Amino acid sequence: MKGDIGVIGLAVMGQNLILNMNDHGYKVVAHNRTAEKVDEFLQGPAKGTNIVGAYSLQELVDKLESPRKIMLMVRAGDVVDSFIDKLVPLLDKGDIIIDGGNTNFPDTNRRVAALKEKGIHFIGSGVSGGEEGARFGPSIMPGGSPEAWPFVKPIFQAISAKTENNEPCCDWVGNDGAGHFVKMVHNGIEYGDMQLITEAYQFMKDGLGMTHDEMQSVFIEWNKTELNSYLVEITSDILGYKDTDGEPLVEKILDTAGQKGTGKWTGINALDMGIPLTLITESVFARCLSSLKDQRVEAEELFGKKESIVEGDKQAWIEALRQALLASKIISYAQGFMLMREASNENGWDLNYGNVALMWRGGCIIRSAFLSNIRDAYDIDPELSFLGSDSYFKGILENSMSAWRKVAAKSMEVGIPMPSMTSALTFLDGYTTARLPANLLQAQRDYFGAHTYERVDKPKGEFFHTNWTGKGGDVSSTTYNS
Ligand code: NBP
Repeated sequence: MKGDIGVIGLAVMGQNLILNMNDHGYKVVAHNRTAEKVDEFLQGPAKGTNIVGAYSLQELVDKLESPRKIMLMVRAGDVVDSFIDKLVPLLDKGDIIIDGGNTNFPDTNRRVAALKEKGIHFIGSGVSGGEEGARFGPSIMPGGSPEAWPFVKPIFQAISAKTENNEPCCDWVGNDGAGHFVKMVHNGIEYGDMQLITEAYQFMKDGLGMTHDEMQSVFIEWNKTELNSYLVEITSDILGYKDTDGEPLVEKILDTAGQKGTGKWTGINALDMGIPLTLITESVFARCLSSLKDQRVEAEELFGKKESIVEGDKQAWIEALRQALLASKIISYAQGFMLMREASNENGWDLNYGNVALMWRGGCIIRSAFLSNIRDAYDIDPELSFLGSDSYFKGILENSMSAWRKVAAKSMEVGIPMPSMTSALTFLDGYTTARLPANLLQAQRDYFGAHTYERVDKPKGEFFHTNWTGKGGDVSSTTYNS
């Protein structure tokens, strides 16, 4: 009997996905560049299963049922191109290559188009959930050649996480790089969620002087509220974790954050598309700032930074912080969905935002109860342009406003950096302001560069230039927006 699917790449993700597929009754053929890893896998975790090995790409191809489905779980970038180049001459028309790595979506756009010319279908799929997700149910976000989806769908939906209603956290996202785009935004939102939690932690630790056990209890309680999520849950575990000397391990970890690029790509795409994705972008910059450790140590001394003590009723501050965190999180998701909407319009992907929320409901790092409410919001209005306008989320934003402002103002007053919570509030203040000071900005642009402006008392699209000093000419610059 031939294999149902081949997987190339036997690192943590590949091995666990293969074991997951095997659990669901699929016969998987496993291949890896370094052949010893195939043997190690077959004699180790795959021992006693139906998984078979392939020591060359030709052997892999020969062992698969037609149309062949071959999934790459290798390092993103050139490695994927190199495997595609080697596989194509061995495949038949109608065969399917799937890239399950963290690929930047323009690469997927390119690969879908190039392989289409050769009659090979290509799926670029985000896979989230890390090692445990891959093994027991990840969130899977596939996009690319729609013709390939019916062949891959049963396998992917079988191995994916399921919601409490047993719906698979995996569905077709859209053409071209839509799946990898949605995975990229997922990772950007993950950056935002993590940063928001760290800001709450610093406020509690430095501002309120709380112990780690106290903070752990707070996160345990928060996990019983609308903030219920995987990241809040693991934060409570981390805060309670003691090193061998009995002290909290988290305080022994160097405060410089790593990043592998997906948050940065999300920010870059937001800038390219003109979407004010402020919270996620601040989260990326917060990681950049954290990496300037030596400079920060020097600057703290240079500026004689004082302790940032927050006075007042501790319980009231904790509740205010919870509300600020929840409201900020709504803004982060609202901005992320704005970005997906713009990308969907620009690329003709016709994204289903309710389905996206459903795919993130289980298995992935940002899984949370909150995503069910997002799905409901898009079920009510699939064209919702701002998540915060949905009645459920609008109610939370309005109820949290006073607490959110108190926390933001206090953080500024005492010097606790909270870039994501404060930028979220500033975004909402801007978004809910019908007249912003951009009129003055337009006047400045026209003053120094004759960039022209529109008038509130004339139809939109009519442009004016003023000779502000009486010395300039009447020639205006070409009017366009980049
Ligand atoms: P890695 O990203 O560490 O990649 C390891 C695999 O890539 C191995 O099979 C390795 O083969 C192969 N590889 C490399 Br590295 N360089 C190669 C080359 N020049 N030629 C051929 N093969 C090469 O594995 P991973 O952490 O399992 O992740 C796989 C993909 O899934 C990545 O795109 C990752 O971003 C994504 N992802 C990871 C996670 C996670 O939690 N780790 C979560 C979600 C998505 P070798 O054994 O011969 O060196």
